[in-house]
Amino acid sequence: MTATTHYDAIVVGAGFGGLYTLKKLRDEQGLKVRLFDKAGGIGGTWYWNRYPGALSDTESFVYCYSWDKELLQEMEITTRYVNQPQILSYLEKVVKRHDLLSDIQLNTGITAAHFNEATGLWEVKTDAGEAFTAKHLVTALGLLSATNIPKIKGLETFQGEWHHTANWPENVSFEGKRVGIIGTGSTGTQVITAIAPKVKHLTVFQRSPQYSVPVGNGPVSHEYVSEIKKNYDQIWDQVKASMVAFGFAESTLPAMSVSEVERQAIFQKAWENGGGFRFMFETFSDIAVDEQANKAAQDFIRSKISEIVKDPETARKLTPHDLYAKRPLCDSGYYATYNRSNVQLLDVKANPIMEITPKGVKTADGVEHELDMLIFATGFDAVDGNYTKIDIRGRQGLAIQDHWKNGPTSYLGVMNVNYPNMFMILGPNGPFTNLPPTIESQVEWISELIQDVNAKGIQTVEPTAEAELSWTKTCQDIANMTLFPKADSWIFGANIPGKTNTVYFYMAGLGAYRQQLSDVKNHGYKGFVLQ
Ligand code: FAD
Ligand code: NA7
Repeated sequence: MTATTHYDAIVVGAGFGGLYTLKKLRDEQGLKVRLFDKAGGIGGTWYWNRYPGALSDTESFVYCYSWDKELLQEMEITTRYVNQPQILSYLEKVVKRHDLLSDIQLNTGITAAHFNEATGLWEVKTDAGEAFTAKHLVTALGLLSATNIPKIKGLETFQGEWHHTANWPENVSFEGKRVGIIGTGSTGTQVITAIAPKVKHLTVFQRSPQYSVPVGNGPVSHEYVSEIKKNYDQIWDQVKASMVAFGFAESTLPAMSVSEVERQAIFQKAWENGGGFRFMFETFSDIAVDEQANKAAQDFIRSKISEIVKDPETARKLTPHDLYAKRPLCDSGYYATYNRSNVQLLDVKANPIMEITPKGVKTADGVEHELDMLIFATGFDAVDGNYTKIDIRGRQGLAIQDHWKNGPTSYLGVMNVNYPNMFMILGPNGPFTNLPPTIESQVEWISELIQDVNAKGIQTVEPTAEAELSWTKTCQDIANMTLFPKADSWIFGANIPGKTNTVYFYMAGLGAYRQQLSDVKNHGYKGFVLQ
């Protein structure tokens, strides 16, 4: 049994959220802080997701922190979007500049966190058997981090190599290989497009066809970069007051308020410009809330699929007919990839996967698709997935799994009743946006709260049950005003068999969310008990 070390704050997760929290609490408040991550390096999402084609679909200039103004000016922006190696190297630079590594413990998973009511401290255990205590526990566990590997009979018998995209090893080679991929979400479309030219044969096991628009990536000019750097203050002001926080102004124009010709022209311009969020939110104001507007967007994308894909049967399988109401996708030539002679599309809704065999994947029609490699681009147990893997217990030993038995909840996306001094970054029912600015908003608000609490000698802070209930209801009401709950996706927990299908996000946007945070603070932390 090793001795227990005490910290003022323990932070879990070395992604955008955890790193900034460490910086704030340690450097601005002088707290003794330790950050843990089970990964072998910093970066969170961008450490784990090294699959070919991994790219942020938020534009480079807003997929970064806004708080390090010097770094914003120094940042090398060469392409419109940043890929995985670029984001990882950016975060490594942040860690180096701010000397964060000395307080980060990698290769260390947190297995348990129990709140001790007698001492008012969190007791934290690691997978190496170490024990720590801390007054404050900040969990930045990631909302797209716990991998989803579907339970398909026979996986253990497969004699080829298989990988989940979010646990991607170094140096995977594709040359001469017959590769299969399950999953055609944001990740699947990126991988498919990137590896198709490299593999001998690619079999895509598609359950749901996707609406996707071009990403529009490419090199950016010196003028573009200098314009951004000159205007960064205004850019961040706009982002933080906007809805989706992607660095553009959301449209205020309803789709049916213009003529058919104008509507097509606006869609066409957005298609040429690129960007999934831009296509959904910059074109018209009501694609995500009005069925007629949504159908206009669907029709436009459907017409593009039939123009691009040469084989009519493949085009038919690739064409979605449901609502355009999942996280909007964008790609670097996804549909055109199916014109390649080495790429085969299988519709596994019509012809389901029955089992994985030593040689490949067998579908219901009895065909065994022989493979050297199988890729799972099957997404994540999103939002609460990493929380429920840890033995988190609050007052009276209440397990988080029990607190969330009807689906995960929170007050403001950051705290739960009965879990005093435990703060979540991107917890359930936080904003659905470009995430770095939301992460920053939460980290800054939480740090100020911790500072206030410590300055006033307060022992514990936690929300009331009423505040948590009311926030949950607010999130449900807002989500129900949109079309998103009508589409099956991870945004509502619909991607995992048996997972509670409920509301996981505050869908009123970052500007409104920041307003809520400041109102709560300005009213003496309304909805919280500080004692
Ligand atoms: P993460 O970066 O997920 O970090 C969480 C960390 O917690 C991980 O390193 C994990 O190892 C660690 N952890 C979890 N549990 C434990 C434990 N028990 N013990 C120890 N450590 C633990 N967002 C956008 O806004 N725009 C995009 O374009 C975009 N693209 C994405 C593309 C992909 C492929 C993926 C997967 C996500 C994307 N995201 C995007 C979302 C992305 O996750 C966020 O933008 C952001 O990186 C989240 O940062 P984070 O610090 O909250 O969490
Ligand atoms: P997603 O968007 O959840 O996509 C997962 C894909 O995997 C999707 O096409 C699923 O089909 C498919 N899937 C999942 N389980 C199965 C099984 N059992 N059989 C066949 N197909 C399956 O995850 P991503 O990683 O692409 O993206 C998640 C977010 O991360 C993304 O929005 C970005 O923000 C980054 P389905 O659609 O459920 O029918």
